Amino acid sequence: MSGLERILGAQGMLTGGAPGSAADIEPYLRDQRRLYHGRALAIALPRTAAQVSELLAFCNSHRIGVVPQGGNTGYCGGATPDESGRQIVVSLARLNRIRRLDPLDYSIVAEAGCVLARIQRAADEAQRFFPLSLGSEGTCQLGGNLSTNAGGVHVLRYGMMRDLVLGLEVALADGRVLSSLGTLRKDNTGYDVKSLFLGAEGTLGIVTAASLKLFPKLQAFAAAFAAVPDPRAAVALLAGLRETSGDSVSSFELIPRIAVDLATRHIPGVRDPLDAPHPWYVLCELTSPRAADPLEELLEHSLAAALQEKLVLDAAVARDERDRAAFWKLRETIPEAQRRDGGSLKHDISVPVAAIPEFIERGSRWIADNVPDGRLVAYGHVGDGNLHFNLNQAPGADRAAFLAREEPVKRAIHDLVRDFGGSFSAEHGIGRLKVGELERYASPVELDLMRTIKHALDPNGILNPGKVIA
Ligand code: FAD
Ligand code: 2HG
Ligand code: ZN
Repeated sequence: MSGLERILGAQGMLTGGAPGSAADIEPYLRDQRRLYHGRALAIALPRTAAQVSELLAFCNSHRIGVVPQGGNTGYCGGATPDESGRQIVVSLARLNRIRRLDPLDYSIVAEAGCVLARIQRAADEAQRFFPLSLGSEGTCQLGGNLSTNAGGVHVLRYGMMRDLVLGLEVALADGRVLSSLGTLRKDNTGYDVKSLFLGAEGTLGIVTAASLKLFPKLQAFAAAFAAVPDPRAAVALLAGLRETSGDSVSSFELIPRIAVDLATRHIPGVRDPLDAPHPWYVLCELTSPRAADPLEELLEHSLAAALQEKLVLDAAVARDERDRAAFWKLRETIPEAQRRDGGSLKHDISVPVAAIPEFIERGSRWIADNVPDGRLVAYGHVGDGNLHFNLNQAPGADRAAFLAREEPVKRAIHDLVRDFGGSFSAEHGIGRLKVGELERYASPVELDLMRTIKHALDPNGILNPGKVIA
């Protein structure tokens, strides 16, 4: 440990050893869903990329496992140490400078520990827009976003985190640094090695900084909370809206009635925007960098036409920023409402967008027939074909008995996903939770390539052991 202290300084690590200090390290030892609770030799809090690189060289030569941690908002336990007490958690929280922002180049270079909302704000202040947006944006960090290849509510228009990256700085297992923070839009010089680290969940290196794409600041917005008869109508509405709006749809989220009930019941200040209940809803938003774009008019016309066609049953269009924020609050607090309601089983799945209705039909039928103590709460980024196909325990059900159904329910849903050519983890990654699922559903060739890459970059297996690939 004295070697670590030499690298990080006495203030640069926590061990929980001093009287009264155990509570300081506790938040680093568990994941936000409370699925795992580990132990650690120490929590390292580096301030510079050089310290991260030295730390890795040290841990590599002493064969000490290292668990990178950002905002610790991940869904799969990837940032939590195991129970051995022999791993070091590396929190990137103090490595949090914005190194450069160039409005002319439409780019920003930021360190891994920058909280996502701060990057969004910095872009906004420079009349630019950084599109990654998630419910956890006030806490999650750039390094975590890169390492999970985060999705969120703007993927439909701007892509996943991977699509927003121009360059990376990464400390490798042996302490060498891949420094590729350029902002080139075109660079076809050999393998795109930086892309290996995107979505690698800390198993191939520790990301210390990234250069990112910016976009023109959005100036016009129109949001609607629209009731639709079923998911088929939602998908048809999206297809039409993309045409009639000149492809200015930037979010399109599907919400079932049960999620509105949960959010209005459990989250103070959340209200149903419509007068009467309906089976399904979409929250859709058009945006444009041109202030004069008549988006509200466009949205109203499109919704009126959709009402005629019975694709829409009723709709509320946001009249001001408060309405818009209220629609988004309803959507973004569904996970928290689910949590407050009781036990839930979560499945972060994707299928082709056009297959969403049939997937929901078949999946709900299976749940109705096989999980009498569960209720389907299927919501999410339908514009990306990504649903949070979650179940909550039914009112009055026994929590433990319901949660004990995890394995068979997961198997049925993930097998169905496979039948649709979909993914069992659309945006939340693998972490520790889904290592077995990856082994089951990835092809032998994919697994072999993943293991080859892991071994080449981390021959001693010190980087986030037990995560992603067994
Ligand atoms: P952490 O949880 O700290 O870490 C995640 C993984 O990345 C771990 O494996 C960790 O070891 C690794 N890691 C972290 N930093 C580094 C680094 N610098 N170098 C290498 N590896 C690193 N996710 C979505 O995709 N879309 C959503 O819409 C979404 N909504 C959410 C809403 C809520 C309310 C919550 C709580 C979570 C949501 N998430 C969502 C999940 C989560 O916020 C994202 O996965 C996010 O990208 C994780 O960032 P983090 O900084 O918290 O990472
Ligand atoms: C969201 O889209 C998040 O709100 C969380 O990805 C989903 O809790 C979940 O299942
Ligand atoms: Zn999501």
